[in-house]
Amino acid sequence: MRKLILIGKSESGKSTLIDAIRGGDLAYHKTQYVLYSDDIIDTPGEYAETKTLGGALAVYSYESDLVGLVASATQQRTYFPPNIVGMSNRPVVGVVTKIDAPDARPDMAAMWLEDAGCEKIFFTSAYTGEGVQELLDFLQK
Ligand SMILES: Nc1nc2c(ncn2[C@@H]2O[C@H](COP(=O)(O)OP(=O)(O)OP(=O)(O)O)[C@@H](O)[C@H]2O)c(=O)[nH]1
Ligand SMILES: [Mg+2]
Repeated sequence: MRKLILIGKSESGKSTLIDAIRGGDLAYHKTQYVLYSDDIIDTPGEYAETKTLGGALAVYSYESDLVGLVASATQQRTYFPPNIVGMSNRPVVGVVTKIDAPDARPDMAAMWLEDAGCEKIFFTSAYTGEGVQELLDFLQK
């Protein structure tokens, strides 16, 4: 399995999606530091939101095979600048989360990820499981 790093704002649903990918219970745990493991690297949203911490994400991306930029279908803004994927020397995919939410705008999240430069975008819900297997299959390719 390719090693994935998930990057996105706080509360965008990175850790819950990882729980869903691993097939475990969905439990809320605020990510307080980079959680390094053999399959997926989870990062705190603050690293994507804070200029001085953002460099660490670049360094940890070198430890991964694939970068996942995460935008939830309920968030109000994006922190990903246009064409930011050009900064990465790993392939980058987009992951839209929380597509089950009543006020979800997956189209808006996808537009931000496309603007960031992601060519492939997964639409997921950790709650319903939608899109999770597709992402897992992609990691196992
Ligand atoms: N409706 C809905 N809510 C979700 C989903 N995934 C996560 N959430 C909720 O969103 C909130 C934040 O989820 P986290 O997975 O902790 O978000 P995170 O991106 O890891 O946040 P940080 O650790 O702060 O960077 C929690 O209250 C979750 O229950 C989903 O698929 N659907
Ligand atoms: Mg987290």
